[in-house]
Amino acid sequence: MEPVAPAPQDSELDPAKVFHKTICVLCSANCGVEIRLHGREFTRVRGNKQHKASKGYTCEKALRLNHYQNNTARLTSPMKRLADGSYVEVDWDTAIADVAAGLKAVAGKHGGDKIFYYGGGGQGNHLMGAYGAATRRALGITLRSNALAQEKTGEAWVDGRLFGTHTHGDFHNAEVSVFVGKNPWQSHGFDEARRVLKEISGDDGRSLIVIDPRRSETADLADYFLQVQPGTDAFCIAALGGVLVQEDLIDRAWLAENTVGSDTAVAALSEIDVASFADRCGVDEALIRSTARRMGAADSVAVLEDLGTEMAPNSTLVSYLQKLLWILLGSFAKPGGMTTHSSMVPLFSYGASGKEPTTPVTGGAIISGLVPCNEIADGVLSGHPDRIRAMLIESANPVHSLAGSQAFRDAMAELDFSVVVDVAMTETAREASYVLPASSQYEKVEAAFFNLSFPDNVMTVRAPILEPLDGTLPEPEIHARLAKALGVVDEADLQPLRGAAKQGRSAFAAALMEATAAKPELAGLGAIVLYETLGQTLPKGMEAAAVLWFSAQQCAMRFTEAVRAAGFDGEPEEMGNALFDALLENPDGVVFTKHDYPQSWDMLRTPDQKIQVEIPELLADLAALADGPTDYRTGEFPFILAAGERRSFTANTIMRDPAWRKKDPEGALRISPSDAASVGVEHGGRIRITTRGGAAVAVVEVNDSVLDGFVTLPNGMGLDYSPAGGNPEATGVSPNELTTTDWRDQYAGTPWHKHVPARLEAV
Ligand SMILES: Nc1nc2c(c(=O)[nH]1)N[C@H]1C(S)=C(S)[C@@H](COP(=O)(O)OP(=O)(O)OC[C@H]3O[C@@H](n4cnc5c(=O)[nH]c(N)nc54)[C@H](O)[C@@H]3O)O[C@H]1N2
Ligand SMILES: Nc1nc2c(c(=O)[nH]1)N[C@H]1C(S)=C(S)[C@@H](COP(=O)(O)OP(=O)(O)OC[C@H]3O[C@@H](n4cnc5c(=O)[nH]c(N)nc54)[C@H](O)[C@@H]3O)O[C@H]1N2
Ligand code: SF4
Ligand SMILES: [Mo]
Repeated sequence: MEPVAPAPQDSELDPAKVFHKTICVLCSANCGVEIRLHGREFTRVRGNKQHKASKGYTCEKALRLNHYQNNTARLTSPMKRLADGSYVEVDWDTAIADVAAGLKAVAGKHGGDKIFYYGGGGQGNHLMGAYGAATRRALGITLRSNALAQEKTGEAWVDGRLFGTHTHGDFHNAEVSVFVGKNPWQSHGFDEARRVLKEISGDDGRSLIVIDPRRSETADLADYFLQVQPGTDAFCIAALGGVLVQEDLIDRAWLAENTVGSDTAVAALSEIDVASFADRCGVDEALIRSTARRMGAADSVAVLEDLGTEMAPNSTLVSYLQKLLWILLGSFAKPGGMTTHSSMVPLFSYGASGKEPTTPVTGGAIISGLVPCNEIADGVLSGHPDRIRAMLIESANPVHSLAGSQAFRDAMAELDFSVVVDVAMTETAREASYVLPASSQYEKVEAAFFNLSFPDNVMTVRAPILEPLDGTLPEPEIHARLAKALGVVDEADLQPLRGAAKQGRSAFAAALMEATAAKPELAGLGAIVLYETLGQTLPKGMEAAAVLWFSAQQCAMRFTEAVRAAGFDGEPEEMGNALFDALLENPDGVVFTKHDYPQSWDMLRTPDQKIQVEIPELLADLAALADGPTDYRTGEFPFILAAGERRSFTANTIMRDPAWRKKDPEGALRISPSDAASVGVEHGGRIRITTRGGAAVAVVEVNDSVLDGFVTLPNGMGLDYSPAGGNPEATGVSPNELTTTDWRDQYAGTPWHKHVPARLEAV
């Protein structure tokens, strides 16, 4: 029995002492937090111990969330750009009418497929993505993208071929955890990352392997630290695979039973010259051998790659090679290994053929429905008759976050019309025809779809803890108003559904079925229809969660057994309704699926539900690797710059107020002591960084964690901010003023931001 709650003390009734449950929106871990308010200020933030996934864990960043909620960059009125480039405030009715007219004019003249949709959610806000999808259908928009297409699409392409779905590691239980170009101490990527890393590090029976050219905070805890030369991971991981195969540490019986085509991969790795590859990546051969043997001896191995390799040479090949390691060891569908997982709303879609559609103008592969980010500006600037003519951008700052900031600015200037939906007047907003101010993530109902956990998967829907800031609207309301102004939803369609919603969920489901059968366009507008009908029966402030009713239904249909195991009974429709209600009622999050490990096989979407190990294109690349380059430095650019490192006070571009940073206020360039000496700079001094893309001056941090010849700059810096009104000023280096769109992976088009050849000079 639950203990009876003690009667509230007087102090707990004081509104200033109440803690409101929500989540942290600064990274994909989305830790549960509790926030105390004084007026609209966050006066205290602490971890929510009851949260189903994070259990009270946070990092230092969450404690400073007030800088996100309350800052002088918040927009409080729609802004319209005038001919001279300045902006005037306009009222919402005018703004919605103008935006609908502007987009409709482009659709009418050039076709809706010449309007591009970018963004649709950040680290904590994904509901708008569903509403944005409705607006896309209303306008006939076909091309879209978001940040995933500048980091994860190469891996998604590989996952699609191997598994037909996404895979994730069970680091909480893994005997051996491997991080490739990933620094979870700073960047997280799984629940309670620092606690788990310390636990692994303190346990003699478990091992931590880190592959990184910088001795990162994670590498500091590692049992095996492979300090590769930047951009040479393919050699390092191929060498690890070579040892596994050549010393026969792989699980051949398991491979025979569970995979197709592993022979070709095994044959390729048996040819690897381990000594030569070790030499080429700069890691001692003995260390590579002992690392591979440790992996080979383990009951479970889990691997996580991230930007360090996804944004560097051979990125898609590295995704494949790291997956080969744990496939060859049979570390799948068991505790501590790799697994598939359920999802409330999948972040990716997977093509198992590898034959992706391509972009009309620039020809890159559209993986998971996303245009390669590096091609967006190039396409607009191509002059091609089929180029994009308008953009709708929400919850993203591509001028700042995509390769080649100037190219994206130029592209936006080329457009006939552009709209940015954001909480702040960002670098991207400053280039738009129209800027629409959104309510913040603490002023509306929201949810994130980073639900990757296995065997138990958790989803958190959060209620607003504040009223919308005056002048702002939540995105669902913006999209609903746009749909009306575009004339795509009709009161006559909505009325019967509203009536049915009042009678209950099953009456609503039946009425919705009938309505969409009679008028199929309504299905495409799903989110908006749900918001306008079912949403109106939900508690005040929760209306926009209506779209999750559909997601809960889909989830119950797709993962019926696992949703039932999580405690939801009945037929799938009933289970979906119960799940939806649970999501609305539980600020601590809901375990929506419970699996057992072998069920990981059931979620594979491959023939015979076997892992399809052979990817001929990438095996050809592996064969050619021995003759491939390891170094892109030149006489003109003798250093490699990693442009965009995660540090204790970086959070993409979510935090604009530089005062939020307690350390590293300007975002220093990290450089090794001997490089600092040869360039002639001192700790705290200034250094000019020049690349093919541009030049910038940074403050210097002499730091022995980086290899000689390798320097790093943080991400998310260089944002305009004006502390007390007046002129905006930028702090630190905006990394994409130094990058170019052409420096990218051949399969996925993802940028090589971690590998930018650079020249350094003392200032
Ligand atoms: N604090 C903080 N956390 C964040 C974010 C944030 O902005 N700040 N952003 C979130 C987002 S959107 C993402 S995608 C993740 C990213 O998370 P990570 O990928 O972990 O972050 P990075 O620091 O960009 O890169 C990871 C590591 O790659 C290494 N690296 C650089 N070049 C190479 C190379 O050639 N080979 C190898 N093996 N490693 C290399 C770097 O030294 C660094 O330690 O972080 C998320 N979490
Ligand atoms: N050189 C270099 N570039 C990089 C990286 C790198 O390592 N190096 N990292 C890349 C990675 S991995 C990522 S994920 C991207 C991230 O870059 P983006 O995808 O552009 O996303 P964010 O920086 O998270 O910006 C989110 C935007 O959402 C706004 N926002 C916040 N809350 C709300 C809201 O409730 N509603 C709306 N409408 N807007 C809101 C913020 O003000 C901000 O403008 O950056 C990438 N860029
Ligand atoms: S930044 Fe990430 S890890 Fe830190 S508290 Fe927020 S969600 Fe959790
Ligand atoms: Mo990211």
